Amino acid sequence: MTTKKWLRMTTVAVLATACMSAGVAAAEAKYRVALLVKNLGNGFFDAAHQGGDEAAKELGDIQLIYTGPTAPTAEGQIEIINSLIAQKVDAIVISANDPDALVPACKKAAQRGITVLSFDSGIAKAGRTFQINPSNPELIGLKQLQMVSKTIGGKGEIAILSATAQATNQNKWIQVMKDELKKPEFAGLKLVDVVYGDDQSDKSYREAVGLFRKHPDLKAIIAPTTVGITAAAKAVTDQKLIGKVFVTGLGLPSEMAGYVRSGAVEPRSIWNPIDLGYTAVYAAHSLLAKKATGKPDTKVPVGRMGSLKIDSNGDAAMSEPFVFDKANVEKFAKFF
Ligand code: RAM
Repeated sequence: MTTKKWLRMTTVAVLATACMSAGVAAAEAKYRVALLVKNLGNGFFDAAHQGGDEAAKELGDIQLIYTGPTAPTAEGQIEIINSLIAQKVDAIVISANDPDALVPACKKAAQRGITVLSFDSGIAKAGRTFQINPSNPELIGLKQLQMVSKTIGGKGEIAILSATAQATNQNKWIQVMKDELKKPEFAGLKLVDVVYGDDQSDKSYREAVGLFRKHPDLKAIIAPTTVGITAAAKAVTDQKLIGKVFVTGLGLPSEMAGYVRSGAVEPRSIWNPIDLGYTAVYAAHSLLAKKATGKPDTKVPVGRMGSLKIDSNGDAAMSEPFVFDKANVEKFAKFF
């Protein structure tokens, strides 16, 4: 998809949700769909929520329940899943804090007739019908390395500041990075540490400062989390390390704009979280309305995003991550 088309679609999304309510009232709703995120108070999931609201409004027969624990833990999500089962919701669309720990609770939900999908951060196959990835995980991992390699001239010490140690999505991307690092193309890069800020700003900030202290020759931090990259950029700025330690990874343009301008964050990329939330909620509706089975090797209609193709593994990927820079950050920062 071209950036222009993508931006146009995003604009539609923002305008549509700014003036309309989220889906229909509980009494009128045919389906109650819960969007269960890793944690509340994360700008990435706020944007996904906005997209979910848009889908609910467009479909007209969904009541969307946006929920998540305050801290990104599997225990917090299990508690919420049990309460959603008791409320007899029709579908749970979840970004998981752990691939395996949530399986029993999600299986229980499925046994009670609840449709379970995972998006963003997946659950192991046994716990969901299928998983929606924002992009191909291999591509996301590789892109992080290509960005960092370009920035530091292909040579030097790098570290990863991730989300939680159990996060399915970040762990997959980190594994891809480790595999790619063995290739001659990245022979000059030395991964000296992987630390976890738990998608909490203060912990991520402390971990970033810890990396500067522990590795005085550190050239770059890759933070494949919107919370981590913002904290690392702040730490680099506060410690007067701009130009010495580069920060790259996955960031929201709205949270990154100032750091892009100051040069604290060099290349950075993301996908459109509004489109991701919209797609996830729309896909759940397609299953509930029997417009799709969700089985491997089939397609699921997802409204303005077209259709999702589920592969033989039960995974469906959306588009390529998009790189933003000084020239376009302000434009995208208006949307998410
Ligand atoms: C954080 C979360 C989310 C991830 C983004 C990039 O907001 O960890 O799961 O997809 O970063």
